[in-house]
Amino acid sequence: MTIGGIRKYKELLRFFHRGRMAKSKFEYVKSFESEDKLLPNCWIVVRVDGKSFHKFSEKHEFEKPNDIRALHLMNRAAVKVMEHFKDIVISYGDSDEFSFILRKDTEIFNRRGFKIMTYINSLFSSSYVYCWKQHFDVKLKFPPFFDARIILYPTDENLRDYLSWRQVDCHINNLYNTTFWALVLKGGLTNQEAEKRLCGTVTADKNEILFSEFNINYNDEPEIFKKGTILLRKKIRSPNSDHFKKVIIPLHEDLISEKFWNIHSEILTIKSGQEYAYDSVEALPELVLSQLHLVKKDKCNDEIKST
Ligand SMILES: Nc1nc2c(ncn2[C@@H]2O[C@H](COP(=O)(O)OP(=O)(O)OP(=O)(O)O)[C@@H](O)[C@H]2O)c(=O)[nH]1
Ligand SMILES: [Mg+2]
Repeated sequence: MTIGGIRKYKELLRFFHRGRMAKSKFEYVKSFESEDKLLPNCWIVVRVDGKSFHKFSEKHEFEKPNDIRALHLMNRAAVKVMEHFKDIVISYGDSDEFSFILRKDTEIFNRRGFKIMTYINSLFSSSYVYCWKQHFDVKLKFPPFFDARIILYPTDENLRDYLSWRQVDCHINNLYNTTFWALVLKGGLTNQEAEKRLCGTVTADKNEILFSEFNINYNDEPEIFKKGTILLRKKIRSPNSDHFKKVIIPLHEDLISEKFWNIHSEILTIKSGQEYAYDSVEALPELVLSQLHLVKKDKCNDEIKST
């Protein structure tokens, strides 16, 4: 070896030695990380909720009390999450929140809670922004963001009760908001006056105010407002061929009833999605058409095909 070669060899040794030293000196910090593996055999629920959406909705001129564009955007972002994370068996959302339920036997990311929660929250938030233009003409004025939590339910009954709780919450809030905004926007009351008027009222009182003062039958309000959105995996016969395609279907039904769980028994038994029959392509929601690439100018889908 030449003198130059020896020098280079020594330099290389010093470099590796320094590297090893650095590693051994600092590596201990990794031991501060806590183990976050979730209990086995439990349903995993991840719920995301918009941060300060009272302000976000004002600044982006959401219609009151419900803006269908905003609800469709939430559903679209949730579908993106379900398309990526196949172990999500059902999702439920309303207003600025969405719950994702992963099969109880999932081994995704070795059941590491932080990974599961942060990936879902991150994909939901970025999809909300990514798909904004598809649903709103008004420009996004600042970035929306969402909190997330993770909850484990050991029994099917617990899981059903969790989903029932969220749907009851949707109903209570929607009835209140519908009456509140009718009093303000149609009845000319100030926000404070409307709040005072509704203080201490029960469901029947609000239904009565809506009907007798504003000629609104609450039962006739759109199901998506009253029930929220349930997203389920199903297969449908493709409109262009005889093949079945896997899609995520939005439903706006009562999920508290026994009937729902009987019809969609595959959710709890973790079987693959049953067939979803439809009368005509026109009857399919845009959310489904978009998954079949049948929406023209779909700014939110990578693969764009025309009908
Ligand atoms: N006008 C309108 N507002 C909506 C709509 N959907 C959600 N919001 C607003 O978003 C809020 C969601 O409720 P919360 O999550 O409790 O309130 P938040 O302001 O997001 O507060 P944090 O979640 O605690 O950050 C509602 O109270 C409304 O102000 C909509 O379709 N139309
Ligand atoms: Mg919120």
